[in-house]
Amino acid sequence: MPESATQLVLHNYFRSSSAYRVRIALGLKGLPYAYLPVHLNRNGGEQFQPAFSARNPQQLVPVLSDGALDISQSLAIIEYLDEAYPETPLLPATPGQRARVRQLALSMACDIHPLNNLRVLKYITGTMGQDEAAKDAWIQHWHAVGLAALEADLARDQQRGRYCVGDTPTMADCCLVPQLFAARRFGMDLTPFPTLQAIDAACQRLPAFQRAHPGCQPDSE
Ligand SMILES: N[C@@H](CCC(=O)N[C@@H](CS)C(=O)NCC(=O)O)C(=O)O
Repeated sequence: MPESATQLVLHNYFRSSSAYRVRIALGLKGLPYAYLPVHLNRNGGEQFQPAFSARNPQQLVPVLSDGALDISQSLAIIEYLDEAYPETPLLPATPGQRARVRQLALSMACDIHPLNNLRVLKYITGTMGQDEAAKDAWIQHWHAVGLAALEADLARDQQRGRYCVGDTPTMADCCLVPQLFAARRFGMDLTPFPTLQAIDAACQRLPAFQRAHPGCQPDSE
């Protein structure tokens, strides 16, 4: 275990998909960390409080603090962890496989998750005056589009193994499991995505994924 690992602090919300990705990565790498809850709804949203905004002007979790360093953006955090704490790599060795892992991770982190983020949903029902049914239709639509593409991509992929890329969990799996957790929470039927479900089930057998689950976090409700 690297000595400096004791300084790691994760500013975190139990249900946040992005924070869930980082918790999985920390668990896979066996890095201990302090868990600092940032409640996204309570107190008007603790992400908007000055102390947190100073760490991340985007006012989004997660933020990982490593000593004096504050890093936001879950994929940047995971890549940082992989470079700073190289034991148990979460990106494969070859450039082609690394690109593949990033491609899959980004397809979720850029093209599915942001459309269903809390502030986007609040804007739809608040500023745009849409009702809950319209919001739910939006969520279902963008999940269906994103997950169908991911299913088609992974189903035909020769590099796929037990996990998204090969038989070792990578940053892509750190994204897939939280994305499917969110999809289930939003009431999606996952039957059309058997490949995604099989990878998810393989991941769920690993303690790092089990310990990172939103239901196991100290601020879980
Ligand atoms: N691209 C960012 C997304 C971060 C993000 O959207 N975090 C959400 C929780 S999953 C959040 O803090 N939302 C607060 C809000 O919408 O006000 C990442 O990967 O870290």
